[in-house]
Amino acid sequence: MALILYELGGLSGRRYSQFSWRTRLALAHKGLDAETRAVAVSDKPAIAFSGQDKVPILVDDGETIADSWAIAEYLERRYGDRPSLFGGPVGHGLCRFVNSFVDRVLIPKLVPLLMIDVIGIVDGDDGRHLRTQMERVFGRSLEDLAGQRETDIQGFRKLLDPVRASLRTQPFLSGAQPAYADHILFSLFQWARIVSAFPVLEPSDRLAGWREAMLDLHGGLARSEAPRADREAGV
Ligand SMILES: N[C@@H](CCC(=O)N[C@@H](CS)C(=O)NCC(=O)O)C(=O)O
Repeated sequence: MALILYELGGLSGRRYSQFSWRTRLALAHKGLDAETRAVAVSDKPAIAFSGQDKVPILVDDGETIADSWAIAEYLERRYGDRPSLFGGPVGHGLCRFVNSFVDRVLIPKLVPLLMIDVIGIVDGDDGRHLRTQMERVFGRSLEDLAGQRETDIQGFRKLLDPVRASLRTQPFLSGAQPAYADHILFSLFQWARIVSAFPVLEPSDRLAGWREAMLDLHGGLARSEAPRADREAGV
């Protein structure tokens, strides 16, 4: 078995791609090891072999799968004898909703607030690529998007109320144990933690406790990627 995961690499080897973190955690959940290869976000020739222009890309014994959701479905199918990512067909269906909710509701609310910070952890070519892309999508400069973030973050936090309500009676979004729905949501917090020192959650937030538990999974796999706050403090 030879698994290779292509993901984004920033300055000093930072692995900051949120979608790739979904795959990293899915692989760990399945107990699978993969060789990881970092690519620059502006280096499209490096991933042209996959027939599209985004990471994560998983190569499994010569088979190439792009898109974190497609990869999760592939892993569940191919490695069906290992711990389940979805917990069966019903969980699979519900997890698709979580994927869409995070991609379409949460990401567009948080990413614009922190994207200015990403520019500081990538090289010049990648910084220009990301700035152009984001400013085209949102029609405003990165500086403008981040200008009111101390107040704008409240809107993001409010969107998480249904998650807080779930975590009142169960430790993970998926229930008693974490599974792919948790990986999906956590990937956004992991991205935020790596790219920015801005406090996305209040320390007293129930979600902050869940985030700590997610950081601890699989021997602290996610925690092993240093947070921006620690790097800035020289820790
Ligand atoms: N729907 C895709 C989204 C993948 C995606 O947007 N990946 C980002 C990195 S986190 C990327 O490769 N962006 C390329 C670019 O911005 O040019 C998935 O779930 O994998």
